[in-house]
Amino acid sequence: MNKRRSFFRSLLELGTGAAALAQVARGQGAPVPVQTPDIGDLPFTVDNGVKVFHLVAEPVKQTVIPGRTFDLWGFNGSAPGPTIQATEGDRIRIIFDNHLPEATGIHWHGLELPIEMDGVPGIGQDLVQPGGRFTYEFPLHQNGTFFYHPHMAMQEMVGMLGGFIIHRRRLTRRRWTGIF
Ligand SMILES: [Cu+2]
Repeated sequence: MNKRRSFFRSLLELGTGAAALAQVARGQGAPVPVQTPDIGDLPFTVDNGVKVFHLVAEPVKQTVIPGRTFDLWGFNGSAPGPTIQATEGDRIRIIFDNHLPEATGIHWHGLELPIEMDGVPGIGQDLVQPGGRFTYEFPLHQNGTFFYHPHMAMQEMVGMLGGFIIHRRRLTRRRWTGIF
């Protein structure tokens, strides 16, 4: 892109972001948009008020810098995996398929949820075997920046993690304790 145009576009984006933040600071309710460069959001459908995501653990090839492509393990074709975005108060269902050659499970880092949904094999659930499926479902009552990963050390080390953004549902001046 033309440098000058790119500069003005950046200025425009900065302006839009600042306006959104100012709106949040005033407690006017617009959620702060979150973008994860080069990593898409995990799409969802809605079933009876429940946001339904489909997460697939699988080997991926990821180009980290031009000319450097790594064999990693990730989710839905990328490592890190796609970002999950939802809103405080949502109920979510994550249909999880294991397309890896070894067993795994998904832990929702920092989320307060029933132990059987916490994704720690041997404590809250059985391992999800290769070719297996497990359906996680829980309500979100927190907001903030979280992430998901298997509770299997070597799997995390080869790329298995993804962001989990829970947007604040209702913004008030009193509760806002952010960067201002
Ligand atoms: Cu964790």
